[in-house]
Amino acid sequence: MHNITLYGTPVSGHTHRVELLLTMLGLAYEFILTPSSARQTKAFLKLNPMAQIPVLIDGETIITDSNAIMVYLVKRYAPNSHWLPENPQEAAEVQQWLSKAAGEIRYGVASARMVQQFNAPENYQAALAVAHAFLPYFEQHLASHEFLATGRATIADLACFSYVKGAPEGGVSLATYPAIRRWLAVIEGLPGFIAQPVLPLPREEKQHE
Ligand SMILES: N[C@@H](CCC(=O)N[C@@H](CS)C(=O)NCC(=O)O)C(=O)O
Repeated sequence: MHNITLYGTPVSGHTHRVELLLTMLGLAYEFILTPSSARQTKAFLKLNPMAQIPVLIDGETIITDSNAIMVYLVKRYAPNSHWLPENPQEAAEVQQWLSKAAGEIRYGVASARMVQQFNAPENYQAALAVAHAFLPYFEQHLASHEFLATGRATIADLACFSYVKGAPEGGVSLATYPAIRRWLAVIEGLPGFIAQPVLPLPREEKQHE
């Protein structure tokens, strides 16, 4: 029997990737809504001194960082599954995309969305530059791969999904990236998929291709 609690918000892509894995693994969990005001409380800082969501609690175990949480959930509840292969080369492929989720995706499309939707104090032009350098590479990879790391869905796909899906909400159009849009639809078709709330698009002229 498990007792899983997830701290996050529905609009956070970092939280959404964890929710995707929880629902795809069929794991029940309690969701604690944790807006920015609730992240500076003593109680929350005890869970994550970095004051960031998501945080996952499973019984006595506290895990921070969305990608680390996904590694934990697979190792704990779906070991040796397609979500995180044991094969050294495949595991390295998964890790490569987890790094891109925390790098180019976080500081590209995710940053642009944070600025446009939440007035995050980040540099919008720098975010656009990262996004536009990365998306053609992502498109090229997905033009010849159904999933990012192996022949099946892995946590790499879930880690990259939410902020790439939300790119238009940051003013970054996906219109010229058919392989990316095909891959998004494949992930949306996986059993257990749940969508994030849709945010209003910035004005049309702000959509940068
Ligand atoms: N590397 C972390 C990043 C998490 C993150 O940046 N969370 C955002 C919300 S989406 C947050 O809590 N930001 C508040 C802050 O950084 O102070 C992860 O993957 O979980």
